[in-house]
Amino acid sequence: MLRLYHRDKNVQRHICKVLNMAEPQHIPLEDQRSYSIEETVERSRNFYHEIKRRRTVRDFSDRPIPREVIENCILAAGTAPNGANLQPWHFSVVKNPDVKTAIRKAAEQEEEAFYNGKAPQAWLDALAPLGTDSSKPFLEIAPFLIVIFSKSHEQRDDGSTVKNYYANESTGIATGFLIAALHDAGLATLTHTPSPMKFLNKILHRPSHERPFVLLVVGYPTDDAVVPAISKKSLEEISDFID
Ligand code: IYR
Repeated sequence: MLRLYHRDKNVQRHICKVLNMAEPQHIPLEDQRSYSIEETVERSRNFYHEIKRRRTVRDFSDRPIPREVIENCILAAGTAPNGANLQPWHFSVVKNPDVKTAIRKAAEQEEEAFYNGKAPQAWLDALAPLGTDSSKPFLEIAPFLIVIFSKSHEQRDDGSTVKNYYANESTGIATGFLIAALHDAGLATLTHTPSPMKFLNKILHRPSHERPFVLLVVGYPTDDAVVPAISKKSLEEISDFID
């Protein structure tokens, strides 16, 4: 069988030539850290205890955040593993109050339809412990909204398109990185998904082939913020080990 990637540089060069492929360039892996067993265990435990502090917040203050914090967190998100390294995402960052107002109006319109008829009763029952409703004041209060778009393909200026692979999975992973990075910086987030979200393309001037993936509300919680009293599944419930 013909291997597409080969350790032997000459064989690799030959394969690429025959298949008319770009030659992959490899460099030594230098940035990977290595810890002692004890440190590895401790770090994994510490990370779990840190990330489990993250709570989805709906009571946001208007306390400002330096733009660089958002930029660094988006750069962190952009390092996420993704299909063929095509990086099929776009992050639209909204600070402008008028744009936030437009987003709030459109989102609340969708949510009103959702809560007053569109959503099946079972869905409303599942949401009941969260205490959510169609009112979304945080969309105007929080200092930043980040709308993450997933790109099924790239659109070239000449009108031709190039397909992206695993666009939604990749964007989901990048969103996870972004949320973790924002949490690490001491910020609170809310993953908001008014459905449908197509209005975001119009307001944010994004092309129609970009799919709004999630609207992330970013800021500091108010001093008296409350969160629902909910718990997470146990390790046994979410995993099994095949030894
Ligand atoms: N988009 C609505 C409903 C909602 C849906 C799910 I799934 C949630 O986890 C939370 C809310 C809203 O934002 O209120």
